Amino acid sequence: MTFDLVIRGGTIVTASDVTKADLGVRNGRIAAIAEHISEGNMVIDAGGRLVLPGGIDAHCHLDQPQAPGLAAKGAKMADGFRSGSISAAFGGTTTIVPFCVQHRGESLTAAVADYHRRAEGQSVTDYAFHLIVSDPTPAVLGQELPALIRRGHTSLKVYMTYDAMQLSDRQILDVFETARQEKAVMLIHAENHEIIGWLADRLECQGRTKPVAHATSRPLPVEREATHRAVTLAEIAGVPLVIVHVSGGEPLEEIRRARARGHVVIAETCPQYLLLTESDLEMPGMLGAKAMCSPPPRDREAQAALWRGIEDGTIEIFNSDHAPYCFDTDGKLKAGPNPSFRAVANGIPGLETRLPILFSEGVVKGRIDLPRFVALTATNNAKLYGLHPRKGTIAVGADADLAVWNPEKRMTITNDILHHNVDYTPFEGMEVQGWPETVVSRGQVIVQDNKLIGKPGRGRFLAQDSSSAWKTREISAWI
Ligand code: DUC
Ligand code: ZN
Ligand code: ZN
Repeated sequence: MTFDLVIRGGTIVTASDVTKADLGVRNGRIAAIAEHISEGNMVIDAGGRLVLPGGIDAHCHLDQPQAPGLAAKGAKMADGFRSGSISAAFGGTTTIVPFCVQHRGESLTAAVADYHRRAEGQSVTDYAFHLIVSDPTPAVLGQELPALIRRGHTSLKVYMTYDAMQLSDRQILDVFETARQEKAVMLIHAENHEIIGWLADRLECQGRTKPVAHATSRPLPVEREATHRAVTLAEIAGVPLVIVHVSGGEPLEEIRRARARGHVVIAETCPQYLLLTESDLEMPGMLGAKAMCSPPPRDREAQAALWRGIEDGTIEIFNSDHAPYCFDTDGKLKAGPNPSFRAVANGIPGLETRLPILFSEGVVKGRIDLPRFVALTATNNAKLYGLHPRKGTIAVGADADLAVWNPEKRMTITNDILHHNVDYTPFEGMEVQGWPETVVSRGQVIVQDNKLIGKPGRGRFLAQDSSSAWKTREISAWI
């Protein structure tokens, strides 16, 4: 029987192996991996190319209704599911997992229904949702969450900072307890809210309102303390915990200590923490706002500590934290041309540049090998968020989500080559080596030679299975 698509002559990379083989696709799935496959209705010549599982970006923000405190008042996200998924696809990513946010006073079930409407008919890639719990009422904890988790939303996020979303330690324990009962995996944004508020007030009183004060108000100990508290809460409640966007060595040490105690803690980092530093927030005028994210970028020492964490396996997932605010008046500077750092929307774009940056800085520079690149950008996310083995690997039966990757191609990142709706990239001018040429989702070519082939709306919602974090070992609670 002939195949719908054959990818011939490439080097197939998975999280464990690098093999020269042909790949046959039938009905959207990988149907054969063999030395030679001759019959195909469509054939892609992958000679001299790598064939990678399509990337999974499991930390991105798209069309997120504004929560006061996360964004400047009125700042709007520039990317929804359409432009966000298109940008992801051009960068070799075939699955996205953005956040559905519950605002205080709102039902989580209603927020999920609303977010499905925002995604409907828009995405060119497949997608799932993490759920942000901002108002853990008895109804949310007792009825809504268990029902939503059973419908495939098996990853939940809580915040320790941001006025509109921050939960107390007690509320976090409440959410963790439901997660334990229903076997959901928890993600946490770990920064100490009280310290940030205290430092920010003092900086404003001193007239220090430029973007760099954002970094001064959120120094590394703010993240270290919150990380320690977050893993402690998770230990008490007996849940695995994902610490998102780890920015330096001190929080990483907290994570190592918790893992050494036998606890399941998963660390994520993002391109901005490997490439940017606080000095990027010191650019003239308000330009530093382009590098404003939370936690903020740190220094060279923090970058080196993160690379050590990637190399020794402490950091297991690599995502963009794409938060698409334009620099112009609808975005970061919505509060006016010269606003205080506190009124600037936090976050930077990165869906499209995530894979090229890690490939270039990690694989090409010899810091990580090809299987580890695939593990960090696809396979570990798929396992952690209940999408494996459908997604995140190249195996018979898996969805044919693939990036045919040119490992030699040199590119200079400039905003005009990217496909997001954001008016800047913080990586402007950066030289990278390695770029996707053909991107395939469920057997359909969605990007080829820098052209969009897939139709927005073809992407499907993915119900998540339970996380691998629950399967690794029995996790005990204190109660
Ligand atoms: N930090 C967050 O916590 N979320 C979105 C963007 C950011 O910088
Ligand atoms: Zn965050
Ligand atoms: Zn985020």
